[in-house]
Amino acid sequence: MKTERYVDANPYPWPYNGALRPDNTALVVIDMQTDFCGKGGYVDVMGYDLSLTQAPIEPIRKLLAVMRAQGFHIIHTREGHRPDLADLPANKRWRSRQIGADGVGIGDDGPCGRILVRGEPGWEIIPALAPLPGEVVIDKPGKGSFYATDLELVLHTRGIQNIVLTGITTDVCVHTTMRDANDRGFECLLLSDCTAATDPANHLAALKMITMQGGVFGAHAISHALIATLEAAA
Ligand code: C5J
Repeated sequence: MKTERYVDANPYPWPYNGALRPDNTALVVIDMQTDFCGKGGYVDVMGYDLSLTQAPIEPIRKLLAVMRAQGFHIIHTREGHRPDLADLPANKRWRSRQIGADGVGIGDDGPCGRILVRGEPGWEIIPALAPLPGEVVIDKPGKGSFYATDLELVLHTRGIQNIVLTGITTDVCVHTTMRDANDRGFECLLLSDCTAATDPANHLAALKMITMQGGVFGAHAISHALIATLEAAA
């Protein structure tokens, strides 16, 4: 007999079919890079409040410990461009230079090296959430984690059906990834305390959007709800 397990989530107990297991579920940690939550990174250079994008670090760290111990798939993503910027659209670069100090944008020199360029210090995942050997790291040039990456192939190859989304930012890379995953048939849960936006109102709006139409992209919950379900089963 198969045991069903659900997380207390909004707008429905997640996952829809109760099939929550380490073999079919991945924790995806999106873009927890210095450029998005560290001093001197891209978000800092743009002048946003760093405490907002730093808030999910500790909840993600705790969740990683629980899910690693139970053998769940762990996947990290990094947003970044080739050093020759051949994969950086001109409009993305132009727009990034419209905000922040001295017209500095993606591809330009900042306090943590060239902004959002692969191999630079600012592009690295922060040490507190560093991937362990064997964990998949997806390098993506865009906001969504599926575009121009092999994420979908990795998920299908491993038989993953459920995706738990964490990371930054809720309204941009996390939401784009959730929407794209949902369209591909994955069952998605976004954790509200393990995500953050550069604008708190955008974070709340992104959560609300998920709850429409019976859970239009999936569901959201706080990480304690997921941890409670996992620990009850352990
Ligand atoms: C952004 C992201 N906001 N990781 N990237 O440019 O959300």
